[in-house]
Amino acid sequence: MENPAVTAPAEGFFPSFLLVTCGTLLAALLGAAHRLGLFYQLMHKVDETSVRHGGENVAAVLRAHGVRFIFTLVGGHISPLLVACEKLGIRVVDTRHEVTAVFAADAVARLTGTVGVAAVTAGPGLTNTVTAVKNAQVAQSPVLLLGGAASTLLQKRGALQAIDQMSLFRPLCKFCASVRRVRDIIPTLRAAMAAAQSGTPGPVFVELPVDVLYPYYMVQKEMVPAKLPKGLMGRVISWYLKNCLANLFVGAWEPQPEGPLPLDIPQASPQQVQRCVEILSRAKKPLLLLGSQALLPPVPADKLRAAVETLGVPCFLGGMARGLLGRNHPLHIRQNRGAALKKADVVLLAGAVCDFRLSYGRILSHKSKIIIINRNRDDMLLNSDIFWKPQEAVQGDVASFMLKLVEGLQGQMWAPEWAEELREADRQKEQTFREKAAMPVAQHLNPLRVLQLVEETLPDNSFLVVDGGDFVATAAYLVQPRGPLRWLDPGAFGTLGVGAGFALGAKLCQPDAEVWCLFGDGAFGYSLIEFDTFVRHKIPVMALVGNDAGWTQISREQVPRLGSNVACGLAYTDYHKAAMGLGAQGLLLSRENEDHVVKVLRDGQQQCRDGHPVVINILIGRTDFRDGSISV
Ligand SMILES: Cc1ncc(C[n+]2csc(CCOP(=O)(O)OP(=O)(O)O)c2C)c(N)n1
Ligand SMILES: [Mg+2]
Repeated sequence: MENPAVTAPAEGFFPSFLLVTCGTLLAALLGAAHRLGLFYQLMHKVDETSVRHGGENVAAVLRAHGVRFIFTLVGGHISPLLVACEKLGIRVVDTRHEVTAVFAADAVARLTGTVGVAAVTAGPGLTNTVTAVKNAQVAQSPVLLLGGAASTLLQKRGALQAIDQMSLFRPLCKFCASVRRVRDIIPTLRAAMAAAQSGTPGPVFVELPVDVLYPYYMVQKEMVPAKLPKGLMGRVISWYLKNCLANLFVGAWEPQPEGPLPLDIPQASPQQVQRCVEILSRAKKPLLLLGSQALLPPVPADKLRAAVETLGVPCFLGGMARGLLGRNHPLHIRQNRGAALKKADVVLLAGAVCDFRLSYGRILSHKSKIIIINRNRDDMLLNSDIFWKPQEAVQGDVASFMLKLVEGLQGQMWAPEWAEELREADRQKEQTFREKAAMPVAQHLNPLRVLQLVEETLPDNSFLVVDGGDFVATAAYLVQPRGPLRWLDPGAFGTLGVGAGFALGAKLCQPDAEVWCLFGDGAFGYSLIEFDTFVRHKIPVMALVGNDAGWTQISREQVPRLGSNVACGLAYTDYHKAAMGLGAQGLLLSRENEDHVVKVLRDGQQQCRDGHPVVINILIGRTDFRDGSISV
């Protein structure tokens, strides 16, 4: 007798097994077809006759985002996009080192409030940018780095200069993408541009393999070899390669929106602003510390400046906020920050971060009420509850918050004695600087005296770029930027070598302004070759090299602590002559022309106005001005 209990499951099992197997197979086939782009190819066209190339799509997006300059060091991988940029009127500026290209893009980003763009070739071209990309990340600068790459099919197959570039840049960039089809260039770049400027700004990386940048007929020649293996295998390979080619180019030239996507910028809530208004309205000795983030768009610098003036709270300016109030503004306190912070009852950290610059928060008094505002939550709370505690921590755009705060305070004023007390301390400190500047030094020129004269000579339309150790740190005390966004330093990464790139970006953005670069002689070594770039591109900037024949900021500590000057010594090299060899103008300042410092500076200015890049080699001696300041 048949046992239904045994036969029934067997009858039901096979059909459902078959169903599941067929379903899985179908799903796998559909998935594979999707991956191979077969469905997309049903609906869209490959234009095999077109001579257009993906570089044109790159350039179109850049132009639609208002990009005016692209910095590069050329390589075959990226030639199409450079040529396309040139055709669309985007100025292509080629430097002598990829790191300079990215530093220049960083400067453009900071000065224009948009994205700075650099393009470099695959492999070593990209690895050469790493320091500048990291610097931009630490400085929260929106830079778009475009990198060439081996063709999509040859990646991981031993192609020239092919490395895993994505893994290299993922930790450095807030957005990384590798474009795999020509039609993806435009949306990927739009997303990258938006990511760079949204939230906490920072660098983004888009990898563009050669086959998405070159025209169809050239890629076809490389991708589908004339001779293929015979037989079934040959036919399969041939079909696969032809399909890859079709998928690369299908829909490539269909019109797509190229312009900017909306940005996502965090804003303080009205309740948070109100709580800060209440804290501040009860303050007797409020103090404002403005950091780089305060200068980010969307609020223009002039509007922020007006808000800070209306607020009427004495303030210290750091990073990109330096110069916000111009020269000698009564609210701008420059010296004795630690002492001022100890006395203040309310401290507003607007874009200032409790990292090493504020002694990790230890510089703040436990008695002060601290309000901190920052776009980035981690930065905002850095070292909090260890060395300091915020009364109010507000995640949002700094300048927008400042505007609302000032509105909420409705013209409240503070007793003038507090600001006057701080100004008096400033005057006393600056008197000691003057005394030190008048002291003789054992040999060459007193750097303080030179920098005082720089301060007196510097024109109102100038931009200052600083790159070096002690010489430029001294300048930070003595030389005042003339307006907002007119002081460019590397930021918290403390990178030597930013000078030429920053100067290049600054002068291109502001061709009518004078760009004065203050260099240590050590730091200048990184930038010297870029005087070739300045000459070729007719970019007249002026370098002032504080030449003390050494890496003094390091040797100043290394010698007394460790008893050796090893690796810290340089020579009084003729940097002015080296620059002349590159086609720039060179001037020398030494004891010989001690009484003519201002005249030499003015000669340099004149030569710049005549269109020449200039290097003034300034031989300087030792002072004790920076004794006690540490560099680790
Ligand atoms: C890329 C890089 N390398 C090394 C350092 C370490 N460092 C900081 S200051 C300094 C000395 C700078 O010498 P120079 O530019 O001549 O300025 P000086 O202190 O002599 O005025 C060095 C080597 C650094 N900050 N960045
Ligand atoms: Mg030096």
